[in-house]
Amino acid sequence: MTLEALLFDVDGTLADTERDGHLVAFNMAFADAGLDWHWSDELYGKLLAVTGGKERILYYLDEFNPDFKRPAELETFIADLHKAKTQLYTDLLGQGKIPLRPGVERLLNEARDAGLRLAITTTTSPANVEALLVNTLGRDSINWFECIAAGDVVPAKKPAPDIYLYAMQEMKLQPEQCIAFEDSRNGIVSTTGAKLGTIITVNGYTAEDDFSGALLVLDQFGEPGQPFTVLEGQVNGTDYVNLALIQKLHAIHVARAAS
Ligand code: XBP
Ligand code: MG
Repeated sequence: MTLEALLFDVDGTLADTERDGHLVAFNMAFADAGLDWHWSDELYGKLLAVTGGKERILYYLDEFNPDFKRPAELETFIADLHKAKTQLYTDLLGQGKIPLRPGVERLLNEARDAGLRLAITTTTSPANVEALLVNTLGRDSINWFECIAAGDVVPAKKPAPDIYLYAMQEMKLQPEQCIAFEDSRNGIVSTTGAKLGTIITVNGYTAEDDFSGALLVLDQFGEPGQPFTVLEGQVNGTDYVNLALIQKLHAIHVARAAS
């Protein structure tokens, strides 16, 4: 099986969107709605246990704000709040405040030059993916991805494997033809459930997560002259993620899958 495609998570993997983007936008939406809720950075770290903004708001109410007097139409209330949050989040991205993580743009370009197929596989809303791509790589970059699998397109969000299964089905790919990129425990549970080989780049919220089953765990993709730190796995002298390294890891995944 040759490597055909790279599948990218967005939040935490392509950019550090959680602390500087999603968290800020959630709190702004709460204030705009006249709610006295405020999610601290520490609380948000706990809320990230649940993926998806709407699901996360419900988890917050269930676990951290049980005394809140819920409106009769709770689902609509949460959907409206989340819609406002998406608008605020895309506005933040429009201000150019959230850059891509080191090595992301270089790796995407290397993959495109080599003719690899690309997909986005994320829990976040499609509007948020578009805003990040447009504001970091330019409008044309949306077309670099053959499939943008995002948000509510599947009913079960990560850690369910569904978003990865959906993207592979759309692209008519088998897991052994792909490598996935993730940053979190929920992400690797999702990719592993879809039988994908996975490269992890951690961030502040996920550095302590359990990444059992990952092909490699790094602090970042790295760049020439800006080496990554290896947290788990073997890189044989390479110090930034390039296609040669991904091909070697892919071969290991195919061998593991066959055994
Ligand atoms: C990302 C998420 C998202 C964002 C919020 O998880 O959990 O829910 O925090 O996005 P992953 P929305 O990186 O594992 O895909 O508010 O648009 O749902
Ligand atoms: Mg993520």
